Amino acid sequence: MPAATPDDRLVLDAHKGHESGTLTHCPYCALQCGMRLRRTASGITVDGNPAFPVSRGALCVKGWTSAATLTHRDRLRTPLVRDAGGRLVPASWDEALDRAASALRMTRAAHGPDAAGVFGGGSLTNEKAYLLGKFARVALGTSNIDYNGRFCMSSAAAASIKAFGIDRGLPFPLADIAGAGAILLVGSNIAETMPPVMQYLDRHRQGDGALIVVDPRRTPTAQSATLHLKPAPGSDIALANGLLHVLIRDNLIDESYIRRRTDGFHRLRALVATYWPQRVERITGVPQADLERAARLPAGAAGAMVLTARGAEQHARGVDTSLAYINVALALGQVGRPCGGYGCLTGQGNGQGGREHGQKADQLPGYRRIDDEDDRRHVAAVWGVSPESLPGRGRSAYELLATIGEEDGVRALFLMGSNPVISAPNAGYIESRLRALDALIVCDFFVSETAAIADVVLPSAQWAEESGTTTSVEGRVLRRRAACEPPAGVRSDIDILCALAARLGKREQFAFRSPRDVFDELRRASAGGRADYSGITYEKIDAQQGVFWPCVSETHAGTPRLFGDRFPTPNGRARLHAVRHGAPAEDLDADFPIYLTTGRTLAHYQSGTQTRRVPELMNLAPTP
Ligand SMILES: Nc1nc2c(c(=O)[nH]1)N[C@H]1C(S)=C(S)[C@@H](COP(=O)(O)OP(=O)(O)OC[C@H]3O[C@@H](n4cnc5c(=O)[nH]c(N)nc54)[C@H](O)[C@@H]3O)O[C@H]1N2
Ligand SMILES: Nc1nc2c(c(=O)[nH]1)N[C@H]1C(S)=C(S)[C@@H](COP(=O)(O)OP(=O)(O)OC[C@H]3O[C@@H](n4cnc5c(=O)[nH]c(N)nc54)[C@H](O)[C@@H]3O)O[C@H]1N2
Ligand code: SF4
Ligand SMILES: [Mo]
Repeated sequence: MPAATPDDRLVLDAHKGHESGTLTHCPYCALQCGMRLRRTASGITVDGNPAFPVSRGALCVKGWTSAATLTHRDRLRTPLVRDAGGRLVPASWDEALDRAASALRMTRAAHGPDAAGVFGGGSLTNEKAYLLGKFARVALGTSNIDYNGRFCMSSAAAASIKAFGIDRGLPFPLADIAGAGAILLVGSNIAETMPPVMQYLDRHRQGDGALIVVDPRRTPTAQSATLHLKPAPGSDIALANGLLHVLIRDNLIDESYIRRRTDGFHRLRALVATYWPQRVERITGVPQADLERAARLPAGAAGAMVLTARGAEQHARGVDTSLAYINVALALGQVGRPCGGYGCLTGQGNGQGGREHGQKADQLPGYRRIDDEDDRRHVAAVWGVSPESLPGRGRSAYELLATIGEEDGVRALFLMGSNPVISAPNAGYIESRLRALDALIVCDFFVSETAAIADVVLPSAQWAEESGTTTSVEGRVLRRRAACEPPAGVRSDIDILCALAARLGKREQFAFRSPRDVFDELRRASAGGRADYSGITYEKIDAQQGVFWPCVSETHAGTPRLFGDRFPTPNGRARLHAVRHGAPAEDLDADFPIYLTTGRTLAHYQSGTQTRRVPELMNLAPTP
């Protein structure tokens, strides 16, 4: 299959020759900054794309230097298989694919379909994430597929579904930030994790907007804030409940909105009555006067926004923490208003789309549920299989990996787009589980720490070498376009999945000629689901600079803002949740005397497989 067809390239100013280039998006984070790639004698050059309305030409240092990974000398250019002596050695594609397919087939024959597992990631395009889910259910028949987003923003996704009935990280366009009167930014260091967003925060401040940052560390983001609250790590629930206590006490909530649009306020009010400021100060360390000031800033504002990121979400009680902040946005009457509301700042390049189209253990494409009869029927019909043949719900990421080697655990794992030897919680233990597999098959561009312990490594094409779609932090579906061919010996992930499925006897269900073919099937599979992509076409994405889902027909423009007049819950109302503060799951003791918290560095991305190979980035930050 060719990695890119001519219509996947958008050539600008063709008559000027030197001006021509390919418009695409960054390989790294969920901001998906717009880029223009040009081929030169020395390789690909990267420019920001000023016409892309979100990043408006800006890129961070990772984006500027991203082309370095394409031609890097460590780049895998041939499959590798483990030989009898235990070494990874080069192999032909046929040999490597045969090895992978036979390992998966033998595991299934000996131990049942659930013994073959699949692990994906939020960096995969929608097309790949969708196909990976179909591969698990149709080619392998396993219930055990999950992905690295569980280690990322999953708790906020679960909280959004509980409160609003749907999970789209930002239910409004990012540009709303500039128009908000006040922003409560919780556990996010956006100045380093999505630097081009700072232009919106700068405009917000120029318009007299107030920025309240909640972070135990004095980060560059916190330094730019109107008010910085520094709670002890893990004390956010008490802080959010304390804010709500002051809002209610001082009559700063929107009672009419609460009555018309929410359920659960009475229980919540009774609970937060016990979070008086002195008590909150004792738990969080945030001075009472700061808490009261923080409550007054959004209360006076026309639009008030509450945004959370990993500092709030990555806790044993991350769902409750997200719910506590959602309560604040709802009580202020802001959810569904322009320039206000609640949002979760998703992290990975396709962290949003990657959680919608079936690479989760409990999910089918379009954010459908695998345990819902109607959902199963719909997707089975699109796939041309019987609903009964679809497996049920499998194990979620950590459980899937941690039970490897147990009686009913996974014994052969196919992994695409993650590096869990570095990034999984309890990583040392997870590495020992991966080593206990009968077979580990990894698709990557480089020999990541996880690929290094695999039995078969398949070299994949990179972002600039293939086309497809991603769904950004704001729920906007975008196109990645190929600017060059992959190196000889490298194949696209879609090609790899189709070749393996054919070897597993499912050639017919995996007869895709291009990413566009896959996307068209994804559209049909998602039609009528929560994340409905049925009306999104590649042409519409080009014409509109992206399309916000849901987009339910070809004549529908998409949905930049959700929740305007109702919530997609059974009664149309949002739900408030009374959540209490509790002690951390593991507290300090003599053996573990210090807190370690999350915190990324500007120059590096995730487990570092890509950015730790870029010389400029290594110069900026040589060690973690
Ligand atoms: N440079 C860079 N950018 C990235 C990435 C990268 O690896 N590098 N990865 C992308 C991905 S996948 C993600 S998920 C995002 C993450 O983006 P962010 O969530 O912005 O990044 P983090 O640095 O993980 O965490 C944010 C902040 O949470 C604070 N924090 C720690 N504990 C607590 C707590 O208990 N309460 C509160 N309120 N705050 C706390 C930390 O001090 C830290 O400053 O970044 C994306 N962008
Ligand atoms: N200690 C610690 N652990 C963490 C975090 C933390 O802050 N600290 N953050 C957590 C968070 S928020 C996240 S999102 C996870 C991320 O953790 P990981 O899942 O490990 O994320 P990456 O490092 O991006 O790994 C992706 C791997 O797949 C490869 N890859 C990228 N794109 C593709 C593709 O399109 N196809 C194929 N075949 N391969 C691809 C990359 O080269 C890389 O080796 O880590 C989590 N774990
Ligand atoms: S902010 Fe994110 S999307 Fe933009 S250039 Fe940097 S890594 Fe790429
Ligand atoms: Mo993440």
